[in-house]
Parts: sequence; structure tokens; C-alpha cells
Amino acid sequence: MKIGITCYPTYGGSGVVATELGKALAQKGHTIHFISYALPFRLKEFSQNIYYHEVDTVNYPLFEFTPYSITLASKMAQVVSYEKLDLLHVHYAIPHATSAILAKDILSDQNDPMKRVKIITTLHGTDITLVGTEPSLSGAVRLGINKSDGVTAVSEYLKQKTIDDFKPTREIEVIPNFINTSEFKRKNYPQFRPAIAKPDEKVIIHISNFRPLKRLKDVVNAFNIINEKIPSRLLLVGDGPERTEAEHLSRELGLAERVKFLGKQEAVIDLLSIADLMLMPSESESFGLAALEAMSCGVPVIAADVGGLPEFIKHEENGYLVQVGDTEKMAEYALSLFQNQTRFDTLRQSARNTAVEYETSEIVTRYENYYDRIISN
Ligand code: GMT
Repeated sequence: MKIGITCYPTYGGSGVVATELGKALAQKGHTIHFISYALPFRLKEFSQNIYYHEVDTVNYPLFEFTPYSITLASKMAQVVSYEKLDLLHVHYAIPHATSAILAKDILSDQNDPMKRVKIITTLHGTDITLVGTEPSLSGAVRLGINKSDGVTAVSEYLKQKTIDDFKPTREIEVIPNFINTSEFKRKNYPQFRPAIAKPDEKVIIHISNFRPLKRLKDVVNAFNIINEKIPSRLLLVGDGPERTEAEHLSRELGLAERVKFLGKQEAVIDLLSIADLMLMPSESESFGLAALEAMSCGVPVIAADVGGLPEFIKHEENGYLVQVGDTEKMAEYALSLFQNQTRFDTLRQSARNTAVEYETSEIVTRYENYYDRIISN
């Protein structure tokens, strides 16, 4: 198949899923054309089946804002026409689904034989749960869903939320996030961990883009309770609007030495390999790819019981779930785990076993089967 993929190229789960999907499809012999405003950050190595098309930026004195949705649509139409794409798979509805529909209209208007190209939209999260429902965007999001030839959501939760909030006319297929468990596995780092923590200290990690919905201060507050009983270290990986307040809170609590703000990092597997536990207190999470990555590296997760998280984090089986904001319970579970090595080891293994159920090869085959279905319709 010849597939166009559009995603946000910067840090973020939807871009990671889109890029890893493209790479896996290319390895299976499909030809992949990424269409975006920058090279997706996980696309580092050359692959003979992968092409990248950068969307043009148009500068004109009248434009205060570059009309990206339109330049993206034009680029999509050109790539579909020249490269004879079978389908355009867009990740994150805003504005990618709208642009794909416009691209198809452009091809129809030009009576291009490629006007038959199929559009698949994958809904990832806040395109439905947060920004997507704003009145200034919701109509366009619904149109994007209804006019796509196929729509997937990354969890049962997100599918139901889309049905409840948008009442779409189009069926939604659930295809979850996935993980390459051969890559995301615990590495042995005897020389690295001592630089972060003493032998008897625990290492707790949080990875996100530090947006308000990630509830970064909950991480610091829960850590504070844990650290009072068992001296520990907290690694905060990522960056975003909540960083300054969380830095302030850590200093106020006297934790400046124990909380390390590492900023955006690419060596996620290395960092997960020295971690004992991940905290994910998000108030909304359609799937929670960072949790799956942690579990694949044998790091159990204590998460908020929201969104798609309970679909793969099973309370007391492979991790823990708490009510949003319940930092005391988070700390209580962490401490009980750290005080019982046998239980800790069992949980680590269960977390890893769950990740294996979301192996890339399995889920990519589900995408391929879905593509076949949509193309032959
Ligand atoms: O929806 C977002 O906030 C952005 C998106 C991203 O690009 O980072 O994240 C979502 O997509 C991921 C991949 O499917 C999911 O694992 C994340 O749970 C989801 N984020 C939220 O729902 C907050």
C-alpha cells in the first residue's frame, strides 16, 4: 500500500504513535509518505520506503497567522496525486482531518483520478476530550469524523466519549497504542543509577508534556509523602507550562535536591531502566502511552483511574489506580510496594507481561486489516 501519514512532528503521544506505525508499515513493505511541517522527531534513520514532504509556509503581509490547514491540504493533494497514494492516515483530528477532507475536495475539483483516495482519522485524546469540544472547533471536528472513510480511537473510553459528545454518523474502530517490547526493555545500568540515587533510595519517574491536565504538582506532593518515609529521588522528564510552578513547589517543600527536572529527553529507555515506579496522576488520558512504555521496561505505574488507563492498568495486578488528586493514596501504594520486595517483583513482571499484549506487530496488523477494509469499501 502507499500511505500518507500526517501527524504533529514534535514531542507527544500522537506523533510517536503515527511515526512508529509508519516505520513498522515501511518494514513490512508499504511505502510511507509523511506530510507535516517538520520531520517527525522519532524519524531518525533512513528507510528506503519512507519519504518526507514538508508543508510550505506562506508568508504574506496580510496573514497574521500562516493558514497551515490550507497549505497542508494543498500539499496532501499534491502528494496523493503525484505518488498515487491509496490512503491518507491522519493523526489527531485538529486540523489534520479537516485538511485531508479539503485535499480530497481539491482532487475532486481537478477531476484527478486520485480523488478516490481514502481518508482515515485516528483520534488520540484532547482532539476530542479538551480542545475538540470548544465551540470554535467542535463543528469542524465532527465534520472531520463524519467525512473520513474510516475513524479509529485509541481506547474504548475515547470511542465512547466521541459518541457521547459528537454523536458522529461514522462507526469508530478501537485500535490501541502499541509498544516495541524488544526496544522498550529494561537495560542494565550499574554505572548510571549511582549518579542519580544511593543504593537504598528509590527512583520515581514522571514523563509528560507538563500541561495542566497532567497534574504535575500531584506528582511532587505524592513524592513528598513517599520521601518522608523512604528516601527517594524524583525524575521529572519533559517540559511545559506547569514546570515553573512545580519547581517552586519542590523548593517550598525542601525537595530541590531530590527532585530533578531533566527537561525533554530522548533517552527515555535509559531513564526508565533506572526507575522503580512511575506516577501518572493525569485528570484525563485517552490511553496513556507513557505508562505502557514504563510497564514494558518493568516499571509499575500508579495512575489516576481515568480515561483509557484502566483498560490496561489493572488495580493491584500490574499497577495501582487512584481517584484523581488522591496523592495520599498514591504515596500509600508506593510505600507498600517498596516495603514488600516479593510483591514489587511480581508487579514488575505483570506490568511487563501486559506490555507484551500491546506488541507493535500485533497492533500494526490490526491497522493493516482496517486499511484493507476501508480501501475495499
Ligand atoms: O491528546 C493529547 O493531549 C495529545 C496527544 C499527543 O499528541 O500527545 O496525546 C494523546 O495521544 C496519545 C497517543 O494516542 C495517548 O497515549 C495519550 O493518552 C493522549 N493524551 C491525552 O489523552 C491527554
